Amino acid sequence: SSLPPSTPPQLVLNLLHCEPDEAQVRLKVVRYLRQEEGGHSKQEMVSSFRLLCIMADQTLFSIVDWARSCIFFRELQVGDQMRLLHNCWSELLVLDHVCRQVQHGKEGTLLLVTGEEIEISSILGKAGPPLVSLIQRAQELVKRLQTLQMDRREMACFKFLTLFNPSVKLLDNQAFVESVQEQVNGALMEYTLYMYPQSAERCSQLLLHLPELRMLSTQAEDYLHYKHLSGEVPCNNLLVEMLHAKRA
Ligand code: DR9
Repeated sequence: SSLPPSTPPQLVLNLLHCEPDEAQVRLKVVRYLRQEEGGHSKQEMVSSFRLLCIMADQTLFSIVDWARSCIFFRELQVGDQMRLLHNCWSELLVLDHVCRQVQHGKEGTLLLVTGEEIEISSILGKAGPPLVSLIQRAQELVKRLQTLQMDRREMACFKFLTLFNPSVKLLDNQAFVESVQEQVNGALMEYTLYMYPQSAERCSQLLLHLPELRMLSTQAEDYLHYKHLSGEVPCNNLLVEMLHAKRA
C-alpha cells in the first residue's frame, strides 16, 4: 500500500557512525598480545588457549569502550550502563565474532580480531565437544546471515538491539531503554524497506536470528565457566568478572 522510503533513516546512519574502526581495534589487541607474550612468531601469535582468552578479553574491553561512547548509551547513568552490559556482554562478543565471519566470507576458516585466520578443520581436531558444538552452531548462524547478505548497517542495528534489552530488570530508566529498542527496531524496518524494497520480509527474517545469538552466548558462557572452574582461564580476566557479576 505504501511506497518504500526514499531516504535511509538517519538513525541507522548514526548507529553505523558509532562503529569502531576494525583496523584500530586489531592494532590495539595485537599490540597488547605482543606485550603479553613477546617473542611469538607472526603465524602462531594466538595459538594457546591462554592467549585466545586474553584476545577475547581485549575484544570485550573494546566493546565496552564502544558502548560507552555510543549515542543513547552515554546518556544513561553508570548503574544502568553496568546493568545493560552485564546482561549482554557475551551476546555482544558472539555477535562481534559472527559479524566478522559474515564479512570474512570464507567457509573453511575463522577470522580472529587479530587478523589471524584459523582453519576450522584444525579446531575440530583439537577442541572438545562443547567447543566444537559452539563453533559449528556459530558457523550455521554465519551461513544464514551470509545468505541474507546482512549488511554493516543492519549489523550496527543488531548491536543496539542487543545492548538495549528492555527485559533487563531493575533499571532506573526502563522507559528510555524501551524507547531506544523501539526506535532502533523501527529504523531497521525502515532501512530494510528502503534498501531492499523487493523483500518485504527481510527485517523479520533478520530479527528471527536474535534468539539464536542469545542461545549461543549462553552456551559460550557455560563453556567459559567450565574452563574457569578447571583453572584454565588467566586471572584478572574481564570475561570471568562479567561471568560472575551476572551469576551473583
Ligand atoms: C563468552 C562469549 C565468548 C565469545 C567469544 C568469541 C570470540 C572467540 C573467537 C574465536 C574462538 C576461536 C577458537 C579457536 C581455537 C583454536 C585452537 C583450538 O581449537 O584449541 C583448542 C582449545 C582447547 O579446546 P577445549 O577447550 O575444547 O578443550 C579440549 C580438551 O582439553 C580436550 O578435549 O580451545 C581454545 O583454545 C579455545 C579458546 C577460546 C578462547 C575464547 C574464550 C571465550 C569463550 C568462549 C568461546 C567460544 C567460541 C564461540 C564462538 C561463537
